[in-house]
Amino acid sequence: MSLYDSIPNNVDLASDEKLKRALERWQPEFKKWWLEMGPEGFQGDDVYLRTAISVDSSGWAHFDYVKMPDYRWGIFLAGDPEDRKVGFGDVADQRMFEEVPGEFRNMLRRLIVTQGDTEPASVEQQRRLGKTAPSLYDLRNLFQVNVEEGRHLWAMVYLLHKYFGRDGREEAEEMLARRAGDPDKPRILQAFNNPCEDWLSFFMFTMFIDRDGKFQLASLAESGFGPMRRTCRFMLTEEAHHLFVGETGVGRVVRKTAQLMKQAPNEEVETRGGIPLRLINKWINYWVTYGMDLFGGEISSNAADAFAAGLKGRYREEDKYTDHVALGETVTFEVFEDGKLTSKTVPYRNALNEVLREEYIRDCERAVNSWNKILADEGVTERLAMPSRRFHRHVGAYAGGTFGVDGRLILDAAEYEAEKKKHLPTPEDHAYVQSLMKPCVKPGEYAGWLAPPNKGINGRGLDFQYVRFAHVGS
Ligand code: BYC
Repeated sequence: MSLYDSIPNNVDLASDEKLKRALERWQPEFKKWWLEMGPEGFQGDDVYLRTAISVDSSGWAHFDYVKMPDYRWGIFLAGDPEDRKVGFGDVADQRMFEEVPGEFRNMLRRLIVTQGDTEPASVEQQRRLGKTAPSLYDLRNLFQVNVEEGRHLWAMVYLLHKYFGRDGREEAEEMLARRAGDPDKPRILQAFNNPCEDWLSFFMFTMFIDRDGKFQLASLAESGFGPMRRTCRFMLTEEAHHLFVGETGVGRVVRKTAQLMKQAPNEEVETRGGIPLRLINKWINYWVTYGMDLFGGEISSNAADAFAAGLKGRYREEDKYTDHVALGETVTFEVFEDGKLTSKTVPYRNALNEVLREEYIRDCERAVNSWNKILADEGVTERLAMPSRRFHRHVGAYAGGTFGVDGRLILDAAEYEAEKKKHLPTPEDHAYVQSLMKPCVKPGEYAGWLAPPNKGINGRGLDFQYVRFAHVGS
């Protein structure tokens, strides 16, 4: 473990002079990008952050005040037994590969680049949220998520630099050149070009978009390419906090709304400065459907090839499945073709994106149920609901279909427009939610549209000074 090197790492960077020099050349570019595209207006402040200092399950995280540009972005890979075998695909039971197999080079690079591109993208999408933070606790969590996404970029850039030579270095440069939402040089996946300009969106993003990260990283953590497997394993430990921020964040908004509904049952929640359940559900519909898109097409030869090559497995491949070859079976599902739904049967491996999306949807449903439990506990009878997987899709078998939130095909154009207006955020909805976004950054204070969390970070209180401002309005 080399914690105090210019690039903290547990990959013995010191013994690979060439790689070290290449990464040291990329490092100032990364810092430049961070200052330009990272959290706007808070780079000089002290933030109570967790920094990865080892990969041991006990005590890998160190908490202290850090100025974000001084955060020690490092390269950490989880450990693995030396004699591991590939766990699935056509290469199942062969020795795990520690170098990139020539025939899979492009496929592997594409997976790493796609994964890596999301990390800086999310930082760019969230860069202005600090200015309207609903509390110091939330502000600190935003920055924690941001610096760790930066570290996840480092994780992928390490793989590119170490295993892909010149084209890997070029891809790493590109990663800092694309920009979320820029029409000329957009980020690769659509959800990472969407604006995320209010805190309800931030909680939805960390709930639903980071959750795609959980399932994708878990599938890549099964990889037969050892370095990929080990780096994703460690990324998942950090990712857990991001998911916590999202799920509890939405839960706190739901709780506050329920309390406002109870206090004045005959009044609209808006008159008391809250976010009505109707709007919360619209935000869920918007973000979770973009999350579903992130799993790719229902029928995908890319997914089949990555599985066959032993590069990307299923969620919890090793402990959940017994047949790791997965040949012979078929899957039947409905697709939208020629203006109608028809049933299609494909080899199981070609349906692996859908298999993973299924896991994701189940996890999202669990979270929605937990928010409904908050409503029940607060004595409110209304409930939140997940949209159909056909609604508002831009990728895959339902893209372009005019499906309602309940999945039925709507053939009348005006009826479809009304359905979207009813179930997705409108400009007026955005304006209302934006009107609530006022900074609330005195220790222990929380904005009026969300409940305080149950507890603070690392045993600190709810009124802890999670961010120390260098000067007012910094
Ligand atoms: N938007 O065969 P198909 C995270 C493209 S999130 C735009 O259907 P495939 C994080 C696809 O690239 C996790 N394009 O799907 C979260 C392909 O294009 P090319 C990110 C899309 O390839 C929050 C074409 O459509 N990690 O970590 O099997 C904060 C046909 O593709 C989209 C990964 O995604 C889309 N939504 O699966 C921070 C893991 N979907 O190549 C971080 C790595 C598909 O023909 N990536 N396309 O030009 C993958 O495993 C796969 O690339 C995908 C797509 C699952 C994304």
